[in-house]
Parts: sequence; C-alpha cells; structure tokens
Amino acid sequence: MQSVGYKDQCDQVYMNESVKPGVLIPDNKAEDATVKCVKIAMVIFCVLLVATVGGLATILALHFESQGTWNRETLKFREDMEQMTREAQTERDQTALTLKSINDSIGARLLELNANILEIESSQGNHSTYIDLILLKLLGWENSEHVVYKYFRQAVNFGTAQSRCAAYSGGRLAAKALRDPLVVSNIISKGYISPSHSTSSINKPWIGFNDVSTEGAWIWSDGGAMDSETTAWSSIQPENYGGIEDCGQIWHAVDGKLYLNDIRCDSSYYYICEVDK
Ligand SMILES: [Ca+2]
Ligand SMILES: [Ca+2]
Repeated sequence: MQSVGYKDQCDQVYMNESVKPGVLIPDNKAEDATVKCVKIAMVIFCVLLVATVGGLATILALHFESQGTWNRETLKFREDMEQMTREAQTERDQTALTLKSINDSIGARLLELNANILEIESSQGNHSTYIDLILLKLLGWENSEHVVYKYFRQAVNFGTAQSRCAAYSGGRLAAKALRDPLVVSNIISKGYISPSHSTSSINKPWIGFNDVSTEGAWIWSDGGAMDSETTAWSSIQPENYGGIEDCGQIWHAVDGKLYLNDIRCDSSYYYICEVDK
C-alpha cells in the first residue's frame, strides 16, 4: 500500500518507468523513484536558491546604486548650496561696502552743510535770510568770505548771463568774488579759466564789468573797484575793437592773476554769478 503513496507524489516518474496505476511497485523500483524525487526536489531547491540569491543580489545592487546616486546628488546639492552661500556672502560684503561709502559720503556732506549753516548764521552780511544761501550751497554754489558764487558752463551772451544771475535773489555777474585771492586761486585751479587768450575757447567767462552806458567808463556790478592784486586788463585791452566792445570777460590767467578783455556783448561765453552773504 506504500507504493500508492509514492504514486501520488511521483506520478510522472511512474509514468516514465511504465508503472501502471494500482500495480504494486517492487521495493527497488520504489527506492529509485524516491531518489529521483529527491533529486528533482534538490534541483528545484537549487533553482529556487539561485533565483533567490540572484534576486537578493539584484536588489542589493539596485539599493547600492540608488544609494550612490543619492550620495552624488546630495554632494552636488551641498556644493551648490556652498557656492550660493559664498556668492551671497560676497554680495553682502560688497553691499556693505557700498552702503558704508554712501553713509560716509552723506556724513561728510552733512558735516559740510552744517558748517556752512553755522558760517552763514554767524555772518554779518545784510542778507535777510540764510535759507536762500543754504539752498544755493545745495545747488553747488561755492563759498567765499563775502559771497557765494558759481561757474556756469553754459555759453550765452552777456545780457542773458546778467539775467540768469539776477534770477537768484541778490544775484549778479561776479565782481566782489574776483577781489578774493582764494576765489581767484580756486577758479584757476579748477580750470574754469582758459590758460591762453589766443584760443577761441568759451571758458573765458563773463563777469560783472561793462562800459555799456558810457564808452570807457567801466563799472562793476557791485559798484566796487578793480583790485589790482587779483585782476588787471590784459595787454592793450580794453581796445574797444570795432567800436563795439562793451562787455568784460576773464580772458586768461597768469601767475595766479586774472587778465580781462573787452568784447562784443553778443558773443557767447560761460559766466560766473555771485550772491552776497
Ligand atoms: Ca567799449
Ligand atoms: Ca578787446
């Protein structure tokens, strides 16, 4: 009856051995079938084992590959973040330097403005209010002992220059400023004046000096007189060339002194305005 059990488990083997169902199997045949079953089982087991090991190896390989990719991406991300951090720090440092420069500039400007305000407040001039002077300082007018003045780089005729200066409260073409050695030194050092009367350049500015009313009777816009220490007529001037030269200009500068020329009033030159303090 045991042979029936073997038959149930190894039906294919019986068929290969040409054993008919229900026939009693001899012991040696049963043993052979058992061995074959064991072999088949071992083969199946080996196949399953190989498959399992192969699967595990594949899973592990994928895992490590995935881990490697993750590590590379993590490293790349870290490097990118470090680069961004360095760039942000550089930009922050540059911004800080720029802000410091602006702050220093504003601070210096405020100190200068405060000094100007204190000076104007303490001045004994007849100007009714120092607010106008403060505004002129803010507009770039330069300071001197008795006036504030400005060099205008706009080439216009004498009448226009007069009008533009008069548009400022108390304004006129420069006269008093030209008697201040510091002003003369400043306008020469800044290149406001042509170094030579032989050129045709326009930096030979109009000043408050003319003989329009009476030929040969030169008058200054402030009613003052020429200061020979700072100002003089250039050689052979004024010659009233053509009988129509009635307006004064600074023709050139030599050894820190201004030399003047008379010229047609409809010529175009830069000009210098002044306002009493
Ligand atoms: Ca003249
Ligand atoms: Ca002349």
